[in-house]
Amino acid sequence: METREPSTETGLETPQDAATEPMPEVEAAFEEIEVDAPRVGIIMGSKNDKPKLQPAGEALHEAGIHYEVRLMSAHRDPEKVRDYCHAARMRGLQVIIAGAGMSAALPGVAAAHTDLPVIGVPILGKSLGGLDALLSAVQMPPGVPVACVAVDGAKNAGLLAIRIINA
Ligand code: RP5
Repeated sequence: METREPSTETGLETPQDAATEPMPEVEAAFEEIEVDAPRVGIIMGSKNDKPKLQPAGEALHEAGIHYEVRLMSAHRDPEKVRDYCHAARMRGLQVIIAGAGMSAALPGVAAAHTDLPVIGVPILGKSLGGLDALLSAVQMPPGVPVACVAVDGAKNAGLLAIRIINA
């Protein structure tokens, strides 16, 4: 029968003791991960959308809320959008801000793949005054909700995300 020597490092006699031993360094490391983990994901359909989404990031930064920015298009990278949104809650995200121009559908597609709140930012394109993007976000059919801010209204998307997180 196997006998277990007390560990010279910890002085513990059994694995059970080791499991309940306080590990302040490990706990501190986990707290750090928790604090630094992004709570908002800002996604956009094109790199050309980035300047339009910038005010959302600025609002979050001012509120001290960590966020990440990812480029993914509902029609060019549908699998990437699906995988990102499926993993979002597990990764600690609490809100997704999705910006897209034309009728690119990124906010609605994101909302279809997560139960986190999704805030759509319709981006002004070259035609229709942004109405195409506005309708693709705001006119989502019942069952898959997308909150929608004004055309090019990324600042309010950031502020709304803060309110959702603090609710
Ligand atoms: C959408 O199509 C993007 O969100 C962008 O606003 C629009 C046009 O895309 P680009 O031609 O600028 O890449 O997917």
